[in-house]
Amino acid sequence: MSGALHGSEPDHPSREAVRERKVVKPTPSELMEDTGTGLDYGIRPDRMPGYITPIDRFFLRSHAPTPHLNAATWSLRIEGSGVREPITYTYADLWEMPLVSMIRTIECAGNRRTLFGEEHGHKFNGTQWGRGAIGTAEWTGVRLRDLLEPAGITPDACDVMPESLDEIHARRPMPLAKALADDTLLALAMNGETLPPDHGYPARIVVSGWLGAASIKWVGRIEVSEQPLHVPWNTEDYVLIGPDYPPQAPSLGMPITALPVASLVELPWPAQLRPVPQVIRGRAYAGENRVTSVEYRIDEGSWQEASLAPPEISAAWVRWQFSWHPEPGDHIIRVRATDDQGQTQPDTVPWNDLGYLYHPVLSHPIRVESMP
Ligand SMILES: Nc1nc2c(c(=O)[nH]1)N[C@H]1C(S)=C(S)[C@@H](COP(=O)(O)O)O[C@H]1N2
Ligand SMILES: [Mo]
Repeated sequence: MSGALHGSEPDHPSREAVRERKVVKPTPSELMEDTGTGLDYGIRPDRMPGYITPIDRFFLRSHAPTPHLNAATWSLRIEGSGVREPITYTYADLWEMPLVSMIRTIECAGNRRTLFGEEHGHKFNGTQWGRGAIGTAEWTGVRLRDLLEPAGITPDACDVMPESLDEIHARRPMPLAKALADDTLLALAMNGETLPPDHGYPARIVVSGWLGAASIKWVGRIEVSEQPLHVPWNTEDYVLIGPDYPPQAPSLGMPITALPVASLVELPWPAQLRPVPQVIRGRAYAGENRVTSVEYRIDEGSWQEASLAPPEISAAWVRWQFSWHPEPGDHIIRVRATDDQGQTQPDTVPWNDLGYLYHPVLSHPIRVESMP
């Protein structure tokens, strides 16, 4: 870690600008898709440079406006029935601790919800995501384990629940084993910069491979509990509810944890291409798993292997590409990713009432002009 990172404050725009907008960073339409809430912006799939997603276009998903927290007075409290000695860390304390950096993808469970709706002729409630509620960053911070262990985790502790300092006090529990994993982090920095206000400054949780909602931003308190914890985000929201998902009381369905394998073509939907040789690129992501192969199919042709570009790591997306010389006319590109657990994107997924985890093989519509 460079010393320059330590303690530097993110830039804040003028007070007037903050009052008008609910988020801090600019969200120009050249880089981001506005879902209309004023809080939630997806990355444009055709504006993905490099492997790491730059902060200027990393998707934003916030249930309430970005809070303006002061790191100098901020603290993090670890408490609950599952610890012997509650403990409080200041921002300065965290920077004195062993720091780790890891590349991890965060994806919202509602990514592709509008495509799910199109399949069923239905408009789901919730953020109207296209394909852009996903991004990959290098997160730097302290392992959650290193913060919890000094508080003395009791033998009966089972759940760990970060809680935020924004208006909604967002909370989402995870099992103790996930909280203690090597790659569960309290992040202080993103892509080598102090965590930006919208992404959780001064500190956010990163729960590798899980639904984005578990990666609580603006965290101020972590409860460790000897009782299983039930809150709205694991009983009624971020839960698969529908005929294929029996309720797990008190949850109305099946709480979402690790995300399934899915893929993305880095083209607009629908796409307009020229009839010239070109490279089609994209990404595939498999939650906690590692993407091991990506196949593609043009129209009714056979499935073929796309080539993967390193890095190919678990809990982060993998880039893929193939060459294509399209004929003029209308085409469909289908992409099917497989992970190291042998899971492949299905042709269809069962319905769930809130439109989460839509991850089937998609039929990407392409129109190719007749003139080069
Ligand atoms: N405090 C807080 N944390 C939060 C949220 C929120 O609204 N408030 N949204 C969650 C959801 S649903 C997602 S998908 C991710 C999005 O992270 P990002 O905005 O940094 O991309 O943050 C999660 N953490
Ligand atoms: Mo989300």
